[in-house]
Amino acid sequence: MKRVFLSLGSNLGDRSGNIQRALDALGAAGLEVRRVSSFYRTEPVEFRQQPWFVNCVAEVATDLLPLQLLKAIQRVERHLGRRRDVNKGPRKIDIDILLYENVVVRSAGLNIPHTSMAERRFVLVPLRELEAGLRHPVTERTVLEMLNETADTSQVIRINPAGAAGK
Ligand code: PH2
Ligand code: MG
Ligand code: MG
Repeated sequence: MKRVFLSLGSNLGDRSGNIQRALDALGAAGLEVRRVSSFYRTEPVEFRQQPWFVNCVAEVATDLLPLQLLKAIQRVERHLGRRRDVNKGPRKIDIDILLYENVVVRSAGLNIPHTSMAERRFVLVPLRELEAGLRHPVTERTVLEMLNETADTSQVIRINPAGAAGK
């Protein structure tokens, strides 16, 4: 089994519920969801004029190859009601592959590691909670180092210390 880290986000409707449903659907699709970070309320980055997100990071185990995994994730996004929407704009659910073992994929349709993970506190803060010492396979920086060095100053606020889904 390969170890994979996914970023999940939602900023439309029942944001925490959408993320929980996505985690359940990933499990039903045959991925083994091993660990999930706290949920965080996060300030939108890049495309700023949109509602705040709920984000988390999940560690999953799978035998799917990167492109097969991408297809499975896209099926889950569609199943959850994701429509083709504004690039980087509001969405019910967004699931991105951050890391897949130490594999590097650079292609038009898929980039692993995720190309902007080091510039996103909404990714790095939940990832630090799961594995602060994890290294980026290209830059070889740890999650903690990326977080300390990122220029991103957007707010990331933990919702659910006890695992209770907040809204
Ligand atoms: N996703 C984006 C763009 N901006 N901002 C936050 N806080 N959380 C996200 O998940 C997010 C974003 C594009 O996918
Ligand atoms: Mg995304
Ligand atoms: Mg995406």
